[in-house]
Amino acid sequence: MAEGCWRQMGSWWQFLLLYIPLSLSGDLDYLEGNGGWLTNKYLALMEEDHCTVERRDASLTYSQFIDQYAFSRPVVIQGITDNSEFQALCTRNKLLAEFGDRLVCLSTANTYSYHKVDVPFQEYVEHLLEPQDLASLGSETLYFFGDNNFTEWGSLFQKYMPPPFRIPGTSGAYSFGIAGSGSGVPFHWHGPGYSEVIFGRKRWFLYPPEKTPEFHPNKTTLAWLLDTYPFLPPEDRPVECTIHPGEVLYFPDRWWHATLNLDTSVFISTFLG
Ligand SMILES: O=C(O)CCC(=O)C(=O)O
Repeated sequence: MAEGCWRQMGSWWQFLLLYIPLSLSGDLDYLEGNGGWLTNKYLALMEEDHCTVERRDASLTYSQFIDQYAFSRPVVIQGITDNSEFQALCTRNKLLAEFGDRLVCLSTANTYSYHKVDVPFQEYVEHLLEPQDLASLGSETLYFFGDNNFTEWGSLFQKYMPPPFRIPGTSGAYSFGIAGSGSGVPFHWHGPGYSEVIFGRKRWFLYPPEKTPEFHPNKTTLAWLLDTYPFLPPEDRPVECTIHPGEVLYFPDRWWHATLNLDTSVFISTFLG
């Protein structure tokens, strides 16, 4: 069979997987333990078979971080900070009660984000925060991440404990977001930083600076996962890992990366610039 047919069959198979619910017992099953945010509904939103980013625990020292990772490769660090207090403020009910009337800035989820729109946080949570629509392009999908108003949301951010390891000569800037299952940001790169999920799980795909991934800048990460990822030869596979609450992922300078929220996720990045 020609490769094109396999590609088509693959797409259909993946498409079916996407729309098979994980359980037939209704949405309420998905709420428990995720701060009131919906968790994963579809079978295709899975963690990788094997995380290929090194995982280290809180015994990692600053000099090990600098020598082994800061300038060369990503790492997931477990338990380096305790953000349970911040997490308690990020439940759906708490955030709606405290910030429902504040504005959030949504950006299109394509590689070169162009379009931005401000909406009240309550409207975003109640009407726009949905699982990713497979048929939508990234350029048609609105994503809440960054462009935060640090005056209005300052009381929340001051409770966040960022990862303690800094790269000499840089300081940290936060980007906070909340997004539905299946959403994410397609491949792009910039300076180094950390990503942490407060609720939900986020699957990361990374390539070193010298290896430009195969992707379309206006397609969603979900479309890439279904249409491109399964057909990558082993040597072209990304480095990948899914992070959970209590873990932070560090990405070095200029590493390509794309993200996929497996559940509705509350997350924060600390950019080192
Ligand atoms: O958390 C996300 O979904 C996007 C993160 C990202 O792309 C970044 O931190 O640069």
